[in-house]
Amino acid sequence: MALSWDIFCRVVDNFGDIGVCWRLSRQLAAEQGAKVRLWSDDLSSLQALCPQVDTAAAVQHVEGIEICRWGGEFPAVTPAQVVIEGFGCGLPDAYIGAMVRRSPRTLWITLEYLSAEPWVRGHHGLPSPHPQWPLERYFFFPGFVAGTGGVMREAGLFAQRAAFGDGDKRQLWAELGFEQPAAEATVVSLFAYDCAPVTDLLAACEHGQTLTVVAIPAGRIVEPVQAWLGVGAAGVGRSFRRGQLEVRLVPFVSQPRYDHLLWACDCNLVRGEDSFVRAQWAGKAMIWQVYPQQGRAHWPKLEAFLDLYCEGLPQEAAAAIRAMWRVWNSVGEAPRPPLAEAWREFQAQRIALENYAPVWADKLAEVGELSEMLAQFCQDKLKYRF
Ligand code: TRH
Repeated sequence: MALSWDIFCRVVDNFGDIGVCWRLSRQLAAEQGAKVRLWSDDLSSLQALCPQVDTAAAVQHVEGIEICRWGGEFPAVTPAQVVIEGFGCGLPDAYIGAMVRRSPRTLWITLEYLSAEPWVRGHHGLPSPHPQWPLERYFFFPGFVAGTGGVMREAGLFAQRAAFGDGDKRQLWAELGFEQPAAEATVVSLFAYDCAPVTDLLAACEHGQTLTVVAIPAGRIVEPVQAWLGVGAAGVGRSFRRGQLEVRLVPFVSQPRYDHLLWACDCNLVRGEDSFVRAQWAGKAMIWQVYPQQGRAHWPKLEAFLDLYCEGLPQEAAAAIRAMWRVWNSVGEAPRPPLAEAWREFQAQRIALENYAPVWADKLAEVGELSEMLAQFCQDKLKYRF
């Protein structure tokens, strides 16, 4: 039985919260036959991921999803059968009141952040009784291993990835404003927080043995890159050559198009949560920048994922990926190996890393798909209420 869902999302910063909630909305609607209403407090961020979104509309329908602006006085609505509270964003008091009055009562799911840390499995699916109201509430933890909620993957994604050929790549690059890179170039996409040692990486590429094309989507890191290149406020569509480096300033594209960019590259530098998962599905070499948190709380998250990921890698490739990811995330006390050295070692292991990436993607797919497991979880909890 298809369920009705309300998904609440507050944008703290960046695109991850809305990126995950929008993808989840699309997945539930498209693949679980669900009736989805997405409440977002930042339609501009959503529009960046989905250009059809009208930032001025209080209510609109896109891809079969009802998108409602969340802000100001909350309207009187009948709650859905399931409510997703994205990343502890809280729910409006008026909505909670309506949930309590609803019969049967709405099931409340707290969707948590993705982490590879071992404790996640023990917490996934646990009840989290509301201290004040008689509402059933559960934690739902995405994850990389059996016993967690998995990650999202569209049906047919691997087939689409496999069918993405040379013509598609050419079309993508043309749409981004560029020629397709030469076959011998190493093509890299670079999506990172501005605390990453981006210009060190560019300098390493500049002095590399072969040509590296680095595509940088519009965002905060573009400014320091422009300063490093000494090109003022050069905009999207421009490219710059320095030694063996070619920088391409590409537009920020829709979520599905971003997948294509990842598929068109040899190595993807990604960050946060959703782009990190998409890079895994892309089946290419990748470098992850974990979302930086106070007190270095993000370091264990990086190490936990590396432990899982490196299990299936030959020793030398595992050492190279660990070193590169740690340098990229400034993990460990100084002095660290210089980035150029870590990048060189990482490049030397490219074949092993490229061979392993699709193996990992297949293994991850076996864990199960998040929206499907979430829908099943909720069906089970609601079974005896009708
Ligand atoms: O934007 P992020 O840094 O989001 C982060 C993380 O989710 C983090 O865990 C959270 O605490 C913080 O936000 C608040 O990175 P993330 O998760 O990769 O989200 C980026 C989204 O943007 C993702 O859905 C992919 C999408 N994207 C595009 O659609 N087009 C693009 O061109 C690019 C570069 C990204």
